Amino acid sequence: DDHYDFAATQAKWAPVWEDIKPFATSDPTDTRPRKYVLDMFPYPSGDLHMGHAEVYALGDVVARYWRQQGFNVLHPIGWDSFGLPAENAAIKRGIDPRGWTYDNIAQQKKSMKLYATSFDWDRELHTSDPEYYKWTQWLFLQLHKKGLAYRKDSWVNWDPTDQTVLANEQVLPDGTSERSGAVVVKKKLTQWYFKITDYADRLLDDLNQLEGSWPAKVLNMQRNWIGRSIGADVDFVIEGRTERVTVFTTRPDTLYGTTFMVVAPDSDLAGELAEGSTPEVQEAFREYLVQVQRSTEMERQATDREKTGIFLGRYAINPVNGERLPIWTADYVLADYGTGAVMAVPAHDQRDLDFARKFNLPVTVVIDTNAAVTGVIPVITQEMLDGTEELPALDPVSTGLALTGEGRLINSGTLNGLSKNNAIKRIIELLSVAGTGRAAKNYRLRDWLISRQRYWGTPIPIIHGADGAEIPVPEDQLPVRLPSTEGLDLKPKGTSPLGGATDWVNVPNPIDGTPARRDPDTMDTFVDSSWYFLRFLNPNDDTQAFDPREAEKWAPVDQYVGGVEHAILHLLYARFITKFLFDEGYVTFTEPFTALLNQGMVILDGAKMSKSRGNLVYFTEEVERHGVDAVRLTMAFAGPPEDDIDWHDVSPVGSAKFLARAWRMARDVTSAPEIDWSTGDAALRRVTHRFLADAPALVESFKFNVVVARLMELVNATRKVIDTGAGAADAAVREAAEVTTVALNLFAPYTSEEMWSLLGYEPCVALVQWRKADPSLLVAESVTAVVQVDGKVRDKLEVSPKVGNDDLEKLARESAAIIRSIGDRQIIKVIVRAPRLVSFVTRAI
Ligand code: ANZ
Repeated sequence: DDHYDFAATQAKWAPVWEDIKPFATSDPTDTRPRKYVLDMFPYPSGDLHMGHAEVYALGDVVARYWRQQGFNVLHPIGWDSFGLPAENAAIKRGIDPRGWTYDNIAQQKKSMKLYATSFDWDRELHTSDPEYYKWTQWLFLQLHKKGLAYRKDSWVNWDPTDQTVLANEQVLPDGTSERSGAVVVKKKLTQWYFKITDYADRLLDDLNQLEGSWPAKVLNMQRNWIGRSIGADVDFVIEGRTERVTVFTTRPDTLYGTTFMVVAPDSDLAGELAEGSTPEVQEAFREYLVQVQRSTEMERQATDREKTGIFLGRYAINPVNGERLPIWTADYVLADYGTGAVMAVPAHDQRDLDFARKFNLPVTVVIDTNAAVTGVIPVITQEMLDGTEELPALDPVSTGLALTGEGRLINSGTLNGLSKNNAIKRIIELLSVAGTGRAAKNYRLRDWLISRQRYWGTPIPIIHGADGAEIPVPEDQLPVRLPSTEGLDLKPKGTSPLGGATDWVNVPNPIDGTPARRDPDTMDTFVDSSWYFLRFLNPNDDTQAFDPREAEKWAPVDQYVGGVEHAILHLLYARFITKFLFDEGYVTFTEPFTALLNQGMVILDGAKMSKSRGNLVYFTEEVERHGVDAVRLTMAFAGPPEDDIDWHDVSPVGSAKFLARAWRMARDVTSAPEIDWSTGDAALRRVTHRFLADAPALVESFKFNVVVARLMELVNATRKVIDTGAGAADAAVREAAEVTTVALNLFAPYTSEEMWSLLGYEPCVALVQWRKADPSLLVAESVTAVVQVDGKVRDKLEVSPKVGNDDLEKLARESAAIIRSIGDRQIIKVIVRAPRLVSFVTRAI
């Protein structure tokens, strides 16, 4: 029977592997070198989907590959099991988020096991287990001890429907919530933050270490997210106010061109300045603030947006020339960037110019871009050079274009004549001496807001004393367990539902026993996943978060595999926590993930799959229809892993056919395992060994699709020898079948195990080592050399690719066809390019 029954094969081998546990990594006597291959762990919302099918198929190629190369490979899996979807589902259906979550985990785990990913299941973890979140709380306390976990009041994005705080990324460009669709508003709340900004320089500079082993795109996204700007802080005296106002500028060289100041409407400063102004200003300011808080940060930064703002009736004094600068408030200045106030230089900054033109504010040019040092005058046509057309006016007020090019300083006192860079140096010196400014760096990166007013997360291990003291829960009292949902109203209302758990929240002050309250907030789930790769090293240790000796052995992660949707936040947070743990002496490395592979998305007909689009392809259905191996193989064969896979364009049916062909090949082998391979068909052996030689580098550069294509060639070549060549008993056929079987284990574990068994071996083929290619079989056997006489091809010779010029010429001279064609003519010149060409030039005697 030629039919390959994938379902029977799956049913046959799954229990065998369950028994043998081929991927366990707990043997302390194992002396193999180690690799840590980690796939981003799933969030258990429902069953696995096609995106999971992709990432776990690709990650498994890498894990299985390193095992075949002689490494002890740690490839663990767990569940990122806290989070909002569980809570929302629970609210909607009146069930317990815990139950919903663990039911989903059971389902996903079943699918994952069927999918035959080579995980070490003994290390499975759930971030929502007290055994895990105890250590997330421990981590919080270590950060708190160092002043890196702190509370502050701040404006947050507020989703009025879900009644919850949103991260900036969860607010869509149109200002609505990605989650609920509601228009997001700003709300002032006291929140917990992690002080990731203390690590901004290191997070940026250490990206250089990852160059080449992380996708360039991700490195760039991280760099932009951190967004380091170099410039100066400049202090301005404000009329009628004692404290000065500091602004951050990247262009202190343009200080003489400052004609007004702008403060962010939602900054404390704006409120204070308005407060000190007339009642009319106060009224206008209040109205403006309401309007501003309806727009998103994205809208506020859009350059094509009509500028809005109001004059606050106050004045600042330019520290270099004593000029009075009107102070305005406008929403293009953001409260939480720099100092929330800018010195406006409309001649040289486009946003300031747009604003100045709208409100008729003065514009002073301080850089003569006509004297361009590097020639940056925008468009100069031939006509302008001929003098038939006028040079463009460099007056920003009439053109509406700020002069952002290079040039010499003018209208700038002692800076006149300097270039931009020299002027920056000089003005920083002058300001420093005067005590009114200094060099400064600024980052786009904000501190990490980690508190959530929700139930289903890691409780924050802090107790608030009646006197307002923040008391860490003593470490020996961890974990602070989540109370049961019994009697709790989980519906979002802006404060944590845990506040309603009276027995839980009211506790004695750990210091003096007086009445106190637990912090009712829970942590952002990104905290849970910021350190999980360390917990896998000893997930059942109840004495410490992780064992530093195990970390020394396994970490950092050699290969991390996951979606580009985590290119910024998750990776940044994990990098931050790793650096913190390094500083605290818990780990000896500063970057958690040495190499990163981002797989693309699985899409359908060019569109992201989603319930609302109705274009979902279901994991279980695909696996049932085509078999696990065909789905996995399809993922690997689809193209470069970082490209999106359009499920419409790939062919699991084709994959299944190939697997059946490979299976029939193994079945047809008739020689015994002991057969001497060196006796087999030489041509097939060369194909096999070429594959053995090429595949490792292809896998290591993630060209999985090429490896699969080469396997297909190998199977075809073998089939040809079986059917029309030396036959099924030939030694080279067995060799090719064995090599195919081992390599196929990277992509199709069930079929591979079945083939291994057909070839007469015991499981597990996953533990069989990759063979080294025989170098003597790698040289091509012959190449064709062309022999010309007076420019015409007169013969073709099959020669060794290593033939030398002299030998090749000799062979050509000995060729009967050549002797005949030269006849009695005289050879006057010979050109030899071994191994491809010999050319004779002749003339009549
Ligand atoms: C004067 C100036 C003159 C500026 C000039 C630029 C060009 P990056 O590179 O993004 O760091 N700025 C500072 N704080 C701001 C805030 N809270 N909201 C909006 N804009 C702010 O940009 C730094 C520049 O952005 C600063 O330098 C400041 O404008 C503006 F010809 O100061 B500059």
